[in-house]
Amino acid sequence: MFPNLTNHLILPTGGYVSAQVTIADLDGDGQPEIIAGSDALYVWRLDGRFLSGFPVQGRNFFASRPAVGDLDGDGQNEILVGCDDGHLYGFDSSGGLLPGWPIKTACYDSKLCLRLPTNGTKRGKRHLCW
Ligand SMILES: [Ca+2]
Ligand SMILES: [Ca+2]
Repeated sequence: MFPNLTNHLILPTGGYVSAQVTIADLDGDGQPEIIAGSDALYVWRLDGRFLSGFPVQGRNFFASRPAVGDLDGDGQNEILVGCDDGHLYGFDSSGGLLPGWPIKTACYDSKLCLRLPTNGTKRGKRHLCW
């Protein structure tokens, strides 16, 4: 899975990484990327280069484990990641901020449900709860 890795991996960021990283195929090319929140949201290819469009900035440190999934059903993955500015950010696989994001979350451990945008292609309403 990681042909260029030997016995260790060091990928620099501009600050601390306080949450687990996520490994997922963000751009749909069949190869996983490494996704980490820090002073920015970093996405590396397995060869250590950044995925095009990354890193991206929030208004503070990204402090949660990035979640990856196809939120709007268009076949392309998106990333959701919490930020120390009290917002949940949503990015597309090119590092673009999703329309309507970030969404204010108020505090770290609150029970929260969000109605996700449907882009007009899905039936009904989609919710994200944690
Ligand atoms: Ca990929
Ligand atoms: Ca999508």
